[in-house]
Amino acid sequence: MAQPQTDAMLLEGVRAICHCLDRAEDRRGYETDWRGRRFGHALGVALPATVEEVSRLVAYCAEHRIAIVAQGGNTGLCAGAVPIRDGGGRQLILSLRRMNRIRRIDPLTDSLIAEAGALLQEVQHAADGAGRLFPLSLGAEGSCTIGGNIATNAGGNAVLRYGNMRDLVLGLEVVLPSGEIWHGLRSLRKDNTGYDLKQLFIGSEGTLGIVTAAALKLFPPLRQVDTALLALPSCAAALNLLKALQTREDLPLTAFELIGEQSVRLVCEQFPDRSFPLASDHPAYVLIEAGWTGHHRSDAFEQCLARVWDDCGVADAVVAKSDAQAAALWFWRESITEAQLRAGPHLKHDISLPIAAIPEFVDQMDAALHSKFPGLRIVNFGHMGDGNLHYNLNAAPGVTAEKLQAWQPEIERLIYEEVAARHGSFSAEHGIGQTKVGDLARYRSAVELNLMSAVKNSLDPEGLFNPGKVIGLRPFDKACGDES
Ligand code: FAD
Ligand code: 2HG
Ligand code: ZN
Repeated sequence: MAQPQTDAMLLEGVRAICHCLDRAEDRRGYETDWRGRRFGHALGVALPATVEEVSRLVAYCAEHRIAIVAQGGNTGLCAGAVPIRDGGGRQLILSLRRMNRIRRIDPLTDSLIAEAGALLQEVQHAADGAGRLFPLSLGAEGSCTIGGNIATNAGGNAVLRYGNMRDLVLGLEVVLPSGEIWHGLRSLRKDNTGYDLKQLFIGSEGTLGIVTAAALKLFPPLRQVDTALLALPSCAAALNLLKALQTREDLPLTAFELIGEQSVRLVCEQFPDRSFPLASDHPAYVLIEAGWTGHHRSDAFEQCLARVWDDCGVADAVVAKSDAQAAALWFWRESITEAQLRAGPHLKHDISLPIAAIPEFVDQMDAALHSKFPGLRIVNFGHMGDGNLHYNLNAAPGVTAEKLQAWQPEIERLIYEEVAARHGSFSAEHGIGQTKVGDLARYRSAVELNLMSAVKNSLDPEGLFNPGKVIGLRPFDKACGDES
């Protein structure tokens, strides 16, 4: 009979394949999620440097029934990249951070091949250096990885023009739960040879395969980017403005980001050395960006804004005159997540709705929450151009973390039921991870859940890839509980 293996013996085997961290102090950062709310013990942190090492590691773990938790930059907001605390058995974190090469840039086919551990920002710079654009853009771009962006189908600030990560991937290299390598790094624009397998892995959050490299789409560079922050009387006015701008053929809109009044106030409080460029008591603000690839009149952006100004009830605006001024305007949008973290107890709701339903949803939900839960701050912001709101909440002074936690199930139910009634989604761009497993089971149909379970069971019958994430420990049980 085979002797049971101790952790130390198993780690020896891992070390024979690749570099591995196993001291508690080295593991801790990898074991704790970005929001500091979930911690799960890992056997170690394996850091393979090649796809062959990943393949050998996966085969070794399959043989010894060690679960694998893929991790990129660990910036995910649903705790998908850290081990689960209970029920996951032995879990090894597989960090892709050493696999960070740009393998090839091909401006002629407008494509680039990057390894999964390359930072998003490194890929953006590599494309820029070749005179092209890689358009995915999000607040965590200096620390999230291409593999993580693919595994979560990341969205971000330029989806309006370029789509989600799913739209930016041409091919993938993936290590399957069997240890086999799928060499799917094709850069073709047309390829109808059977099922589009890459799409199966995009957004699968490490539960179906380990992405080790990707062929990505590049775009013409932007000759000029114009940025403005506008103050508006309401969310409905923001919707009118979006529609007015989108019907103008002379305005190549790349971003349309909503910033609610309380979001601005929170950033003002948490970053007191920064001064907001407009009066901070308008009900809504939008940050607009237009990117020009060709020639255009230098005043085209301001002309466009002037034409829609009165009809849309714009109250005030500031237009950036330099890259530094544009970055200063983006600060007010990109610092909200950090401000929420600094301010203390908070809840996140990464929802999407049909765009036309947003103003009514916001008015109705604001009123319902204020009347039922006095002391909540509604920190609403997000990618309004895509119908994606981060309808987040912070506890006002006097509302303890315990109180917010006690309120949480009812708050969540209120918001998600209303979102469902309006045919929206409770997870627009951050995924499911371990915090939204129960929500997936509640809000997706039996047909959808069965299909997802069938895919999972056929690719990973032993359930060793990222246990407890997306579909739970046993498909769609609710053992992990929910948490926003
Ligand atoms: P991780 O957090 O390491 O992993 C995320 C998930 O992917 C986990 O389930 C993990 O197991 C899996 N995974 C990671 N790498 C691989 C791989 N190579 N193969 C298989 N599975 C893998 N998200 C948005 O969509 N839009 C935003 O605008 C946005 N803004 C953000 C702003 C801030 C300040 C922060 C902190 C986060 C933001 N996010 C946003 C969330 C996060 O940055 C994205 O989800 C990002 O794509 C995660 O990348 P990562 O490398 O950090 O992945
Ligand atoms: C963003 O758009 C991110 O800034 C983070 O998706 C959202 O903090 C959040 O909830
Ligand atoms: Zn977002």
